[in-house]
Formats: sequence, structure tokens, C-alpha cells
Amino acid sequence: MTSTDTYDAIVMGAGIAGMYQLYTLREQGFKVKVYETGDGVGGTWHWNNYPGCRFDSESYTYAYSWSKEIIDEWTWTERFAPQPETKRYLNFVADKFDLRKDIQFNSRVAKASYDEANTEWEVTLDDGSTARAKFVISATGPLSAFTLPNIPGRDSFAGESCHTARWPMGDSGWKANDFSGLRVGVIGTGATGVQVIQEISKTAKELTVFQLAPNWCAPLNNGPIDAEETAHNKENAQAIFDQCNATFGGFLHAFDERSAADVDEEEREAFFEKLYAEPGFGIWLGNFADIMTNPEANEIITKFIAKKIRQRVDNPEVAELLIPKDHGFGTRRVPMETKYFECYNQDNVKLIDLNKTPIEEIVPTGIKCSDKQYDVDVLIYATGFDAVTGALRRIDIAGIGGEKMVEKWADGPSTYLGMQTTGFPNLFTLVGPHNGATFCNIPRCIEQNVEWVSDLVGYMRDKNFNEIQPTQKAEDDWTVHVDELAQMTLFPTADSWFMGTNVNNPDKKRMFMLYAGGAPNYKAKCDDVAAKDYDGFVLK
Ligand code: NA7
Repeated sequence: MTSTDTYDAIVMGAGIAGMYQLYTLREQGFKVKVYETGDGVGGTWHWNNYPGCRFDSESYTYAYSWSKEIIDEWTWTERFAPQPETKRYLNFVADKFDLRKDIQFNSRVAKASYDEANTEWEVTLDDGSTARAKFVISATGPLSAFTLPNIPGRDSFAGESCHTARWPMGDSGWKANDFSGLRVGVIGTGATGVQVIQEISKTAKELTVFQLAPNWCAPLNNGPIDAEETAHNKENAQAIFDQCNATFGGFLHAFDERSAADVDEEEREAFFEKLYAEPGFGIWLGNFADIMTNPEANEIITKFIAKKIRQRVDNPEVAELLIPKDHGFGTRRVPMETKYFECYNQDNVKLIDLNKTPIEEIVPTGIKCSDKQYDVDVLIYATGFDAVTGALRRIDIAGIGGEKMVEKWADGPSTYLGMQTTGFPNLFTLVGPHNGATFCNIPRCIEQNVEWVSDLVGYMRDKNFNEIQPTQKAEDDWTVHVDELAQMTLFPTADSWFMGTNVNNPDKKRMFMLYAGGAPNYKAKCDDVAAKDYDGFVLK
């Protein structure tokens, strides 16, 4: 790249969103460049190659819907595909549409500054090189900026260690998921920790799990997809996508509109049992709708899941440690598991409750808790992310008058539609904070985000507009609306990355980071705004 490179649009990130954004804008005749930190496409599915990583969306609902060729030519082997398969899928798409020719890999955007006089952005990469574009579109992912715990002595560990989001791309030994003869420690028990723990427990000599807070996990009930089902899924692909697009979360699962109190105990139990035995998120997103809004309804499902955990874990004391006591089922992200609870019945797996015996320090041979030291050969950090805003916070973004985005959002993000924030014209945040795509079967909503932005960029070209940003009022109203929606749910009753409250992100304000109005409402609002010539935006 030379300092004179100029594009119509620069896209930051070559994951599912960035790849499709590149494709759509290029199809419209725009000159687009994508900068990607990694050395391959796929974003989340490129980086998170830890053992056990897989979908908890049904594979054929997670796929791109915009190309019949892709649908016809790609075959998913499992209902919930493992990460290597998804990575292959995204590489297949990149090959098929020759996306790589416009992607510059190993290139992290360090800085983006708005040039008011020329109504364009200047982007600076890590190596100091620069490029310019009228539009900048962040496709940096809501869960890409990983965080390590601030534990004294962390760097003194003499064995091998990694965060799950930076698993070494190795092909032998523990890097390729053979932990035979090794003592492994895992810190963190979110959706990632659960996946990695249940996998490592199969081969490790000893696995010690360091748990701060348990989560309400539920069975994934994965299985292979046979030829008959594959044929059905391909033939009915559009109907399947339409079904997803009509649901709150963009999944096949739709809330049951009855209240949990509407049915008697026997029928309710049978319903819960059925959902618990079915594949995927049905137990959460196909349950009675009021489990997410009414504390009494939530308590009923919470008790059911607790009973299940007690049934599955042999040692009652361990079972109690695995049952959350501070939040109800579904108020944090539900990790989907396969024999996760049964791991703790194995002799090689030990659970340490960090609330009773906190970690004091990491030492060269392992982890020193307040009561004793646990020596390990490999230490895995499944400690989560600076979610939703983290990737943006790590880029030095300066808008009109040099205002820094990180300062503007110091008390939490404020946006219009989760797509733009005033003072930062022509910058769009795909799957950004308060955007409908953040609480969604993500590709379903990514497609909506990308198509909306592409339509808008095309509209601006057609009408000779140079600059767009929201009105302050539109931004304020949206931010209030997002909060009001969240307050109608039980999400604010729990601490988690949904609320921006994580032990490793102490500087973030407690605030709902997603959009709780459901994907169809979000899309309807975006469509309405577009139909009214981008109501709430100022176009120049
Ligand atoms: P999560 O869901 O944020 O889970 C990480 C967990 O690790 C979380 O409970 C953290 O507590 C915990 N954590 C962080 N630091 C420590 C230390 N020092 N000791 C013990 N536990 C710690 O991230 P995941 O990667 O599991 O999942 C992220 C999303 O990716 C997931 O929801 C899916 O959508 C895919 P905290 O909550 O920060 O207090």
C-alpha cells in the first residue's frame, strides 16, 4: 500500500460481516479495501480454533443466504458444525467470489481520522502506512477483543499458555488437542470455557477448572446431518432463512407466546423436558416468552435447569458449585454443552471455586490459590472479551474536530440504530453496540446490516451526497429506546458481557450493550428509516 491509495470504502475486518460487505459493495461497482489483522478470512472462526469450538446455531441457518450457488455446493456435516468446518466454509466462499484480491491480511487498523475538508477518512495501519476512503465500515466483531486476567505473576508461568481466542495454529501435541499425560488448568467457564473443558477432559491426565461464576448451561444435542436432511435443507433453504428472519433471535427457535403460568405443572415439565432433549437454543429461545421478562416465570425454568444439573453431577457439593445462585436462567448467554456436567464425574477433572479460594498469583509451575497451589503443564485462559465495543476501543478513531470515539463513549456507547454515532460521519458499525445484530443468530442479522449499509452508500452515490451522520436527537432517542427495551427484560438483573460488566473490563459502564427488541423489529425500523430517505440522519 502507498500513502496515495484511495478507495470508496474501507472495511475493517474479514469475518462474516466484512466478507459480505466487500462482496455487496464491489457488486455495486465501488472500489473497496478490507484490512484484516489475521492471515486468513473468517474472523471469529479463524481465531477461535480451540478444541471443542463449534456452532450453537444450526449450521444451515448460520450460512450465508445470498448465493444459491453457495447453498447448493456446500454441505454441512453436523447440525452444529465444528470450527474447522466453518473455517473451511468461509474460505470456500472467499475462493468462490475471489474476495481475497481486495483483502490485505496481517494488517491491523490502528487509527482512523476524519478529514472534514475532504469528507473522507484516513486510515493508518500498524506499520504506519495509510489509505483514504469516503466510507469506513467496521466489521471488527462483537467478540474479538479478547481479555486476559490481571493476575499477579501471569507472565512468570513457565509452561505453555494461551487465551482460547489465540489458540496456536499448531498441528501436534496439545495444540492439536492431544492432552495425554498433561496437567491442564482452565480459567473461565463461559460459553468458550464450557466447550474447551468438555473437550480437554477427554484426554488430559488432570484437568483443573478455576471457576469464578458458573453459567446456566444446557445440552446442545448435536448430531450428524444425513443425505436426506441435507437435500431437504438445500431445497428449502429460503424457507428456513425466512423462518429465522421472522423470529426474535434469528434462529429456528421462536418463543412460545403462552406464559409459563398458563399451563399446569405437569404440562410445563413435559414441555421443558422436550426442549431440554431437542437440539440447540430451544430451551432458551423457544421457551415461554415470559421466562425472559417475568421473574416468577424465570424462576420456574431456573429451578428446572438446576434440577437437571443435580441429576447429572454425582457429587452433590460439586453440583451446587455448578449451579448459578446469583442470576436466573437465560439472563446471561446460555452456553450449550455436550456432557459438560458429566466431566465433573470423572476422576481426572477437578473444580475449584475461586469465590472460596481466590487465585493469589500465577507461579512458574501453576496457579497458587489462597489454600493451595495447583501445578499444571498447560494453562488455558477462557476469560472472555471486551465485548461489542472492545475492537473499536482498541482503534484510535477521531471524528469531527478530532473528537475521539473512546472519549465520546466513555460513559457507554450512544448510537443511532447501532450503526452510526454523531461526530463520526460516514463511519458505520456493523454488529455495533445497540445494533439488532448483536443479539441474533449473527449471519442472519449481519446480512441485514450489510445490505442496509450497501443500499445507503448506493443511495448517497445516486443523490450526490458526500456525508451522513445521525441527528443528535435520533441518537439520543435510540439510546433511550434501547435502554427501555432492556429494562423490560431480565437481562439487566445479571452481570455479563451483555451488560458490559466483566471482571477484566472494570472501566466499562454498566449498560445493556445489545438490542433487545428482536431482529424483526430492528429490521422494520431500519427499513422504515431508509424508506423515509434516511430519517434521523443528516445528509450533505
Ligand atoms: P464469557 O462468556 O465472558 O466468559 C468468560 C468467563 O471467564 C466469565 O465468566 C469471566 O468472568 C470469567 N473470568 C474472567 N477472568 C477470570 C479470572 N481471572 N478467573 C476466573 N474467571 C474469570 O466469554 P466466553 O469466551 O466464554 O464467551 C464469549 C461469547 O463467545 C459467548 O457468549 C458466545 O457468544 C461466544 P466475568 O463474567 O468477566 O466476571
